[in-house]
Amino acid sequence: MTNYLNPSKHQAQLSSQPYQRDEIQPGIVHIGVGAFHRAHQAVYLDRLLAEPEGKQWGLIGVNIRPQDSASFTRFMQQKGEYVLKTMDPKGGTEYQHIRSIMHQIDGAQVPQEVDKAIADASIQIVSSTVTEGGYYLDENQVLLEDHPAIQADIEGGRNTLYAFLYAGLKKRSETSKAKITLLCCDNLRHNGKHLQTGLMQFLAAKQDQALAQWIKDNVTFPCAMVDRITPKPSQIHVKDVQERFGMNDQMTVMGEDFIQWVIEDNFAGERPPLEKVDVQMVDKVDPYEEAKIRILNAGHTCVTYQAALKGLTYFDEAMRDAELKQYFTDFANQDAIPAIGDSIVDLPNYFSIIAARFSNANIGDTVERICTDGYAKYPIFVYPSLAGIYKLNRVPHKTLQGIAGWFVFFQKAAAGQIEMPYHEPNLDAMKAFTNDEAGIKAFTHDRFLWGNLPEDYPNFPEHLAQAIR
Ligand code: CS2
Repeated sequence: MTNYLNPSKHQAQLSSQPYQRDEIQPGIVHIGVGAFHRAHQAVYLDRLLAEPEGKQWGLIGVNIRPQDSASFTRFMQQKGEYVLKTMDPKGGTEYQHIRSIMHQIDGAQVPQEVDKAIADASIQIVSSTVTEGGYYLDENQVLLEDHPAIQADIEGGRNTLYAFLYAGLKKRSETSKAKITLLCCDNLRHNGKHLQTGLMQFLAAKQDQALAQWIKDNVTFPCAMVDRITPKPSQIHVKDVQERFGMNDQMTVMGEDFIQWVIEDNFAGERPPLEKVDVQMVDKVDPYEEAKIRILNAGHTCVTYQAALKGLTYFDEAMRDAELKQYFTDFANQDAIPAIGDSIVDLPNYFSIIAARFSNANIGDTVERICTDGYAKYPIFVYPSLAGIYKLNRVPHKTLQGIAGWFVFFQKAAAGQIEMPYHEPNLDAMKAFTNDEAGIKAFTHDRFLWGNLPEDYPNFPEHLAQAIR
């Protein structure tokens, strides 16, 4: 990709880790090379590859979605290299040339190449970022076997992550037989368990007992917490990189300067010495995961619809709106933090760091991005604070306000009164939530969203209805 028009003028501003690609080997296959992976895990590995003990931890990036083949082809033409631009709240901007995705395979076109890579004994880890929907589990962790993609894969198709893991691990179990770690890097609670549950049900549906047993004996599924706010890639940054460095990079990603990765230290084969590059290796990820999900993600979710109702475009604008800033502080201090209770994470300090990150005006993170997919987010991110405060015999006023904001928002969106598009894959499930008393009742009693809360705390539906009215 190194296509500098005027290197002497610009090169100094573009940093790259001091290693040569011909001195590194691949040790990890990563499935799902989206913007988040490129702005997060690939960056840690890029740093590790520069360490003397890090040379065998290069990445093989794999695409499995036919609809992404065109952009992946472009990525392959760039040999998996790209620029990461990070922007801090004070306006400091850094540009890093990331080269850790040393090989690329378009599994949507050549799936057998992925199998070969996964079977190779020098590969110690298969990691994944395929978004929550990519695991095809319902709220009770049951595999959606009736889903057309899963059905097709049970019959030998190649649509989902499971089909690729199945074929690759089968080959490995029959050839090198080497132990391996499956490392889920999606933003899900207990993400390792999530992947394990889905994969084992997929194997049961395939009726492959032998492989299921091999996996039980030879594969681990550590949980991990991943964090970096990564707005949707934008042509603005592609152009900026092009003009600044004369580089024709179509895969530029941009994120905040903050980055965190906490991994459960439970690896089946060799594990990369990621602690050398500031990854936190821990016995249990739960406290980090809960803090992140309940303060950062739930904070985003509870604030964003209220921000949309105020007509704001960028999330940092919400943090400059006195009411919303106060709201976020109260939500964290009155509901989210007390509901977590004791934690090894310093929660008040963690909250201040998040408040500063949310105020970052330089990344241009949009209210529209954070509003996406509300129906899936509320039960995961927000429900624990709601239930937790009721359990403490208090009324979670701020959480109720954050839920009510969503209800009002989607009514207005449905009535065409909101300019911003609402990306909600679960609109079908929300059909009963009409803008009247019957709709409010359906909403406040929805089992997917609120579980047994309406029965356990009979005042909850009325509290929520009041917050909406
Ligand atoms: C956001 C996340 O959309 C959302 O729900 O809260 O995408 C958030 O930006 C990331 O989890 C940060 O790591």
